[in-house]
Amino acid sequence: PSAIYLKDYTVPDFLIDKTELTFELEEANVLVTSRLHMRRNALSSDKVASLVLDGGDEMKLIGVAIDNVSLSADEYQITNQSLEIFSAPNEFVLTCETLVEPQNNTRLEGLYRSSSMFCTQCEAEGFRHITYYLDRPDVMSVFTTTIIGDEEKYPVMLSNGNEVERGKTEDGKTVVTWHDPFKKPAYLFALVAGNLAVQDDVFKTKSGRVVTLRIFTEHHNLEKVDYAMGALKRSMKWDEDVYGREYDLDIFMVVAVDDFNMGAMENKGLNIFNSSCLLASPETTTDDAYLRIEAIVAHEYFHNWSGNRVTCRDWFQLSLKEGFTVFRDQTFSSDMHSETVKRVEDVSFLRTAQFAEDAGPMAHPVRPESFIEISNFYTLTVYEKGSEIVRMIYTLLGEQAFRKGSDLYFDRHDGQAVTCDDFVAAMEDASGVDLSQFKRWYSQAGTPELLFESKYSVTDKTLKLVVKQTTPPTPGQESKLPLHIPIKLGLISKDGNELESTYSGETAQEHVLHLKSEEATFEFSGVDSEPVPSILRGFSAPVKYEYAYSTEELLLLMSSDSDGFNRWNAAQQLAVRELKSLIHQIKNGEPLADQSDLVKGFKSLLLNEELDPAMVALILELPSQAYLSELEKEIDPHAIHSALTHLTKVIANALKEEFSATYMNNVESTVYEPNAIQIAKRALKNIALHYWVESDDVTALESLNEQFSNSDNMTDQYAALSIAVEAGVEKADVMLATFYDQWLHESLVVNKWLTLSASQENVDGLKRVEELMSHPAFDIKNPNKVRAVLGGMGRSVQVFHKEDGSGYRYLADQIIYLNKRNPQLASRICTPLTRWKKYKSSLGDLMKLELERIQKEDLSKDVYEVITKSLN
Ligand code: B3K
Ligand code: ZN
Repeated sequence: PSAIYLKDYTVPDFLIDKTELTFELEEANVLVTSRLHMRRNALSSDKVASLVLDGGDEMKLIGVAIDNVSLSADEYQITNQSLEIFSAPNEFVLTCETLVEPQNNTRLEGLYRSSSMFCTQCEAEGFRHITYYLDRPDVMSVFTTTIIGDEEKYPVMLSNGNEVERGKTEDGKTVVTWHDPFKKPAYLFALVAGNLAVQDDVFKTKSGRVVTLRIFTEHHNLEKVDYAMGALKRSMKWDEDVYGREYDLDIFMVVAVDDFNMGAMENKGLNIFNSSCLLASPETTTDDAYLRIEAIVAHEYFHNWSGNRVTCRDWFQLSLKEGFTVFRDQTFSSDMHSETVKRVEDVSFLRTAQFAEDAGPMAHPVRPESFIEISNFYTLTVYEKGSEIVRMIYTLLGEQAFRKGSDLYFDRHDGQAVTCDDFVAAMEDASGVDLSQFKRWYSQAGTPELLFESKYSVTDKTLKLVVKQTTPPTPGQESKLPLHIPIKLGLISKDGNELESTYSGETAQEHVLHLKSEEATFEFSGVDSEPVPSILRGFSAPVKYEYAYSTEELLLLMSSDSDGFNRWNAAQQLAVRELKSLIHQIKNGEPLADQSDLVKGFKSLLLNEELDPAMVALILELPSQAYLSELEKEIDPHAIHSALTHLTKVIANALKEEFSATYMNNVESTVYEPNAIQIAKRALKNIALHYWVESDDVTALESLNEQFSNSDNMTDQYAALSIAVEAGVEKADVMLATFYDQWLHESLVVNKWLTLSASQENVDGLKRVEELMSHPAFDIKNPNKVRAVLGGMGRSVQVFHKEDGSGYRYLADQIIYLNKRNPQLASRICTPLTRWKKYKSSLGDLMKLELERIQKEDLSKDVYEVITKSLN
C-alpha cells in the first residue's frame, strides 16, 4: 500500500452532471445499473483520452456502454481498484451494470445487510463498492435513484431526496424512484430497504415551509424514537436561530441500523444511525447516552449545511466539515444544557484521548498531508482538535463577526467542494481579522505546551506574565513554528474576588491575550493586590500548560474562580499532583500518603447546597486512568491504578458521612426525565454512592443493592452495577448475572453488560473475556459488540496489562481475525497497542511483539497503515 499526498491534488478530468441509479434487490445479489451523464472538465490540464473510474474488486462488472453502445473487452480494462475506459468522448452517457452481494459484505461499507435490511455506508470511499464511479468529494452530481424490490420483504425502500414515482414491474415488484435536487458527492449517497416501522412528525421552518420528519427502525424499537425526534426538532430550530440555516428538502429521514462501523452518517436527507446512537427509553438508556444521542442527532443534522451544501474538496480537508460540525454540535448541547458542564466534558475527552493521539505514532495535523487509508483519519485530531480550531476562531472574532464569517462561508461556497483555507478566508474577509499565522494550527501536529511565570510589583500595582510556547516534534515534523494562541485570562485576589486590571489600554476583569511568538511578556496594570492568575479560561486553546500554583492557590481557584471550567480544572490539577506523588511512592515501594488536600475542598463542595450539583459531581470525579496515562512520561498502568484506588479510599473514608448525606439528599422520587436538573442530581447522587461504597460502610451496600434492584431507570441501575463491579463488592457477579437475565432481550443493554463484565479487575479475567466472546449474546459481525467486549477488556488493568502479555496477545488475535473481515473496525481496535513506546519496557516490549506478529499477516490497507506507523 502507498500513501497519497495533499500536494498532489489535481482537479478531476471528468465531471458527472447527473447520476441515475437503479437497484434490483434480490436475496442473493443486487444488480446495480448506473447511467452517468459525464463530460470533460474544462479546468483539467490533463487532456488524456482515457477515463479512470474507481471500483472495488468484489463487484462483478456485467456490462459497460458509452451512449448506449456496449464496449468490447479491448476498449476497457479492470484492475482491482478501477475501471479504465481507453477512449472517452467529450460528453457522453456511461452505463455500467454491476452485481454486488450485500449479504457477504462484512466490511460494512458500500451496500450491505444489517439484520434483514439493506443499507449503505459510503463515506469516505464506499460508493466505489456499489458501482464504478469518480468517487471523490469534488465530483458533485444530481442523483436519481430507482429501487426495485419485493414489497413483502422490503415495504420500505428509501434513498436521498424526495420520492417522485412509485409503481409495479410486470412481475409484481415495487418500483420506487427518489430524486435529490441538490448536487452532492457520492459519499453522501444512501439507500435503505427493509421491513421497517416509522414515526412521523413535522417541522415548520422559519420561512414557513412544512418539512416531514420520519424516523425508521425495526418494529420492536419504534417506541424508542421519541427522544431522537425531539432532539432533531431542537437541532433544526437551533440551526435557524444561531446560524440562520434552514432545512432545504421537503422530507428528512433517519434510519437506525444495528450493524454500523461508527456513530452515524449524514447522507443527504437520509441519515443512517447506529441504533446505539438513536434509540432511547428511560429503562434502557443512561443519561450519558441520552446526551450523546441528542448531540449526534444534532451533529448529523448540522452537516446538512456544514458538509452537504458546502462539502470538502478532498479528504485532506475532512476537518472542514467535521471540525466545524463538532463545534456546532458542542455549542448546541451547551445551549440546551449547561455550558460549563459541556465544556468540562469536551475538554476532558480532548485532553485524554486527542492529546494521546497527538503524542503517539499516528499524530497528524488537523489537515493531514498524506494518508494510506482515509478511514484511519476520522480521528480525534480531525474532529475534536478541529473543533477547537473553530472555537479559537470564534474567540478571536467574537460572536457577531464569527456569524458574519459563517454566513459568508455558506453563501460564497454553497454547492461547492472547498478547503480549510476557504473557510478561514471567509472568516477573515467577514471580520478583517488576520488569521495568517493562526492557520498553522491546521498544518502543525502535536500539542503545544505553555509555561507561565508571573511577577507582581506591589509598588507599581502591575503584574508581568511571561509565557513561553513550544510544540514537541511529531512523526514527519521535527521542528515547529510558534502558533497564534488565544489565552483568556482573569485575576483573582487572595480573598477570592475577581480583580480588574488594565491590559493594552482596556480595563476589565477578563482579557484575551494573543500569544504569537515563542516567548512574550504581558503586562497588566492597576492590579490592586497580588493576584492568582486564572489562566486559559474555558480552555481557550487546546494546549498543555504549567504554572507553579501552590496548593492554597489551587484551592482558592477551586472555590472562587468565576470561570466554572477553571474551578473544575483547579481540582483536577490538585488531584493530578497527589496522584503523581502516589504513583511515585508506589513505584519506589514507599508508604503511601494517607492524607489528601482534596478532602478539604471536596468537603466544602459537599456541604454547600447552593452549588450546581452537576458541577460538584464533575469536580468530585478523579482524573481517569487514561488521563493519568497521558500525563505520565512512562506509563505503569498498575501503579496508576493502585494510586487511583488508594486516593479514592482516602477520600471515601475521610468524607463517609458527607457522601452518605449527599446520596440521601439526592435520591429522587419523581418520574424519570433526561433533563438537566435531574441529570445533575443523579450524577451527584451516584458519585456520592461510589465513594460511600468505597468506604466499606454496610449501609452503603444496602443502598447500592436497593438502587440496583428497584430503580425505574437505567442510569441508576447501571450506576449501581458499575460501582459494584469497580469496587469489587462481593455480590458483583450475582448482580451482573441478574442484570443479564433482566435485559437479555435488549441488545443495547446487553452491550453494556458485555463491557462491564469484560472490565472486571481479575488476574484470571481473560478467561471471562473469552467466554463473553463465545456467549450467545455476542456477535463478531456487530461492531458494537466487538467494541463492548474489547473496550471493556482494555479498561481492566489486570486483564489487558497482565505482565505475561496474554491481554495484548488476545487483542492482537482479534485484530488479525477482523483484519480482512472488517478492516475499519480492526484498525480502530489497534489503538491501545500503538502506544507501546510510552509504556514501561516490560509491557511495551510485549505490545511491540504483538504488533510485529500482526505485521506478518496479509494486511488490509487500514491495519497496515496503523501497524507500520506504530512500529516506525
Ligand atoms: N461523516 C461520518 C463519518 C464517516 C466515517 C467514515 N469512516 C459521521 C460524522 O462525522 O458525522
Ligand atoms: Zn460529522
